[in-house]
Amino acid sequence: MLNIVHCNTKNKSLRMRKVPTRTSFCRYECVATATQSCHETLMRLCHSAFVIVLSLPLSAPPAAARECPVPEQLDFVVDKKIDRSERGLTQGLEFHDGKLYESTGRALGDTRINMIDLDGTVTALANLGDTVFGEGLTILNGEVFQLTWQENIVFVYDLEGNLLRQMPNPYTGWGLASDGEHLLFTDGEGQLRFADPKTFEITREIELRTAAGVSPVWMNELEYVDGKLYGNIFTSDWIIRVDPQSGCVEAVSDMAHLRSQLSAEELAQIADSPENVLNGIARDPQSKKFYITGKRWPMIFVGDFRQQGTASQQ
Ligand SMILES: [Ca+2]
Repeated sequence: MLNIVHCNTKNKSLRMRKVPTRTSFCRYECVATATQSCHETLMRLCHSAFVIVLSLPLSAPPAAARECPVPEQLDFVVDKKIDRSERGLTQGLEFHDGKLYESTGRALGDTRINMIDLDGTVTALANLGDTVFGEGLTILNGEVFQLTWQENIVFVYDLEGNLLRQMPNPYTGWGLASDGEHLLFTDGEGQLRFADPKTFEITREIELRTAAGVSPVWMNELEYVDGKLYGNIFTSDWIIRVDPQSGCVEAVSDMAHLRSQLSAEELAQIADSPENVLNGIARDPQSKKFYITGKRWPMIFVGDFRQQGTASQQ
């Protein structure tokens, strides 16, 4: 049986504790305060365990998981990178009408709605300061939706950042996306939920799962593209692609290579806090380019996902 660490770094909970759990594959959680070395240990365990999950032999998967395919391996090919005029703790990222919209969390900054021009200029459209912890963001029908982490509030803005209304969310807020009709969101556990954009009433819930028969947890910033859902796995360098109808993980991409394309100065900026993990996926529906970043990363990468081994043929 797999043992995977549940490491909640958002509230700096770093001491491991065994947790009996059936639906997630985490056997520990981090509680209270502890040391940096503990945090780093958990990060390594989380990452290595996730890799193990994705590469498990499939000779005898649980019956309930037989429908899921072996995940396809994707490469991310970088075209260019955009240097930001100001960093932000990216919790949500979406492309709309030639610009990026970003939700930021209050750790090491404010909870904001930022607009980012493609030359990297960051403009704050709304700033809630430290009153709440901003999380996932998506745009639907001309409205900007922003989750909060533990405050159980969904803020709804117009495209200029004016607050229009609020909705209650009974769950912890992590990633948020839209399929053009519903809001899709995660809470860090192994479920994907669909909500009504007018009321946030939960209309559907599906268990995420892999070919190995486990539920991937910590699916964080999300992006809905052509009927599929991309998501960062929190604290790792992995992005996964899920079929939101079946819940199956269909593809994975190791984004660790992005760090090799950074200058020493950029790496130093990312390394100044363990919070600065990969987190941010947006896609321009016109150019079909993806925009990838992380928390307080000074840049946004622009490029494409391609089936592994085919990049040089494109
Ligand atoms: Ca997104």
